[in-house]
Amino acid sequence: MDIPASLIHALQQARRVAALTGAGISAESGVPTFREAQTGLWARYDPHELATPEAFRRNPRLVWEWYAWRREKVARVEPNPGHYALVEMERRFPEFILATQNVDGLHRRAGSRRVLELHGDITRSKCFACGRPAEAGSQTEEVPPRCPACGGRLRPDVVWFGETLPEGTLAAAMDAAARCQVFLSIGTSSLVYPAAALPERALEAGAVVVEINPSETPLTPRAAYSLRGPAGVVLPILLDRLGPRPSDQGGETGSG
Ligand code: BJW
Ligand code: ZN
Repeated sequence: MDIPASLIHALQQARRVAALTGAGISAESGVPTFREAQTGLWARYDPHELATPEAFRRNPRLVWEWYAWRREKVARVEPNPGHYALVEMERRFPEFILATQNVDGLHRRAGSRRVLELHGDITRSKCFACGRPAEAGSQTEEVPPRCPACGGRLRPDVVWFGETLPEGTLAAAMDAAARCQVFLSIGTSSLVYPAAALPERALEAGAVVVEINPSETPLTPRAAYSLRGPAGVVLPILLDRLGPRPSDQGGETGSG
């Protein structure tokens, strides 16, 4: 894979790097994406029937069971080299923030520590009525189970269409986008807002925006670099081309 020397140089000089990931980074782990024509979830299931508060009100059991099925799938897969390359980037760059639209928890399972989960976490549940997080073991037999505090129905702790993103999490991601020198947009169709506004914010602030995706997206014409390929292949190559971490060369006294 051909990676421009100017991009390698920009990354070698960078202290503040931000990354945004989408479903594409988990595709190589076996988690389906959403919008791909043949294999995406929305090719087989209607998002309006499954990923909105209205859908849950209409048919809570259907929505709960669909998420239970996806939760089981996610529990059986493992992080891939793309996830691990981002763990290494967190160690390498003094300020590295990873914002993800994914709800599969694979970044945390790979070992990334500073992860902003913009769309929630499919393994957690919360009450549809009062919003309290559901504690493990507190669930009733009913489907969906009931909230022990108020009797409302439990729902997956993810962000559906028309719902707001966790406020502090989105603000932290916007802040990182505005401050970074290099912004990596990885495996996302760049269609869903406000997440898709993050690279736009980075562009306004003058960052070098890099897209890593086998296909074009609305971001492509504005990205300084488009690396066409699967994240699990491209990210490890990119990392390799950067060479050893500055602190591994003995030139700096890294404080951990
Ligand atoms: C690979 C690869 C490999 C394949 N390597 N790459 C402004 C303009 C227009 C609309 C709006 C707007 N602002 C808000 C909206 C409405 C809406 C929205 O954006 N709609 C658009 C779709 C038109 N946004 C919202 O509703 C958001 N809320 C909001 O704005 O609240 C404010 C508000 C509230 C109330 C009133 C008014 C305002 C919430 C959005 C929540 C999205 N939720 C979902 C479901 C989460 C739970 C679940 O998992 O079920 O999040 S939808 C789904 O899309 C999921 C994803 O996180 C999200 C993004 O998808 P992603 O990750 O990009 O996946 P794909 O499949 O689209 O793309 C995969 C990519 O990977 C492709 O490009 C492939 O090529 C690539 N790829 N293999 C690298 N190996
Ligand atoms: Zn409740």
